[in-house]
Amino acid sequence: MSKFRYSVGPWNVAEGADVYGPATRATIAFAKKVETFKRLGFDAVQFHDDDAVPEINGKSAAQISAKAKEVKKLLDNHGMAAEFVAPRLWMDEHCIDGAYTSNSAADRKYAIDRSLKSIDIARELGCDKIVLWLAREGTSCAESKDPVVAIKHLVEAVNAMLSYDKTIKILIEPKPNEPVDRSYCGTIGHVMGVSAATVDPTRVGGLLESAHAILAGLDPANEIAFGLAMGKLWGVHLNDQNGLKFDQDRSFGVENLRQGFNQIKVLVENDYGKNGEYVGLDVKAMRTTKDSAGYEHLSNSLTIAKLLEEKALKFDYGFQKKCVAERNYEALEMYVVNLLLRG
Ligand code: 3MF
Ligand code: MG
Repeated sequence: MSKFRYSVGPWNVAEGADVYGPATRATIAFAKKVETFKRLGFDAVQFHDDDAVPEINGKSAAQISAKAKEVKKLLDNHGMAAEFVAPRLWMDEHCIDGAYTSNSAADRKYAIDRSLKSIDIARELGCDKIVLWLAREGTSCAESKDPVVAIKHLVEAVNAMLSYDKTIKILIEPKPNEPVDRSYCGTIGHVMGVSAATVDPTRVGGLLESAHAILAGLDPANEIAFGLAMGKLWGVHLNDQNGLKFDQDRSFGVENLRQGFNQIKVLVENDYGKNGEYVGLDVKAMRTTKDSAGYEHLSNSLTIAKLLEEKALKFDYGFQKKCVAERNYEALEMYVVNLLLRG
């Protein structure tokens, strides 16, 4: 029995299109996804704003609220919660050159207004978390933005959200690159810096995604640990990544089992989830996957996470202490490999 509650987004069951080729699987309706998530053992759904309320730009506040209420009912019917809402700014025509950090004041205003709508949607869905994946906040042409001014604009945007709703929590999901070459907020340390600069640092924390940490050349378990040490790790996106390539969103643990183990271990050791946090999976099916196996990356990731949790609970801290006292890290490392391979 896992001590964690798990969450997933509708985008994690996708059609398999990539930048070089079209979809390979059929589209599945949102309601069907929610039903299947529940059956697989998930407790909550993660949302982009337009997963909950499609075509937000053309809708009035009343229309947004009515649509969000419908979605809340659907969640309730399946016994599922909403974990967070994330404004999907990177898809909009106003945010071609960034959202909060765009050079255009009108586009920055659009980004903030839309983020406030995401807060309205989150409230209707019964959740108090907004996730900011800062997809286009950075540059591909280094000289095109003043980075100091842009980073200050980012802080101002977060402040606008904090002032709009006095109890909303903002979780920044750092990523060093992709789609932009150079992002302004690449690691959990950057997130803590932004948090400290806002009007209410107690309401600005982080969501750490394994693949994003790996793309930054960092160890995801250590990034998780950093957020935990600051008391500001309010979400995770567990997945995996085969080195410094495009963002792969592989199933959790399939590329680097020991690294996966250490992420679960640090979460278990620090009683992650005690304040209602979920363990989110941000995994993508391989493009080659057939329709019939369109959820297997999710069930596999859940199984792997739970097996690694069992391993973490078996970890022999007495032996670890002895190895540390003797500075025998070869023995400690072999112990971990044996734990993973032999049980
Ligand atoms: C991109 C991501 C995103 C975010 C999601 C929530 C599509 O690398 O990880 O997944 O997690 O948009 O903000
Ligand atoms: Mg993610």
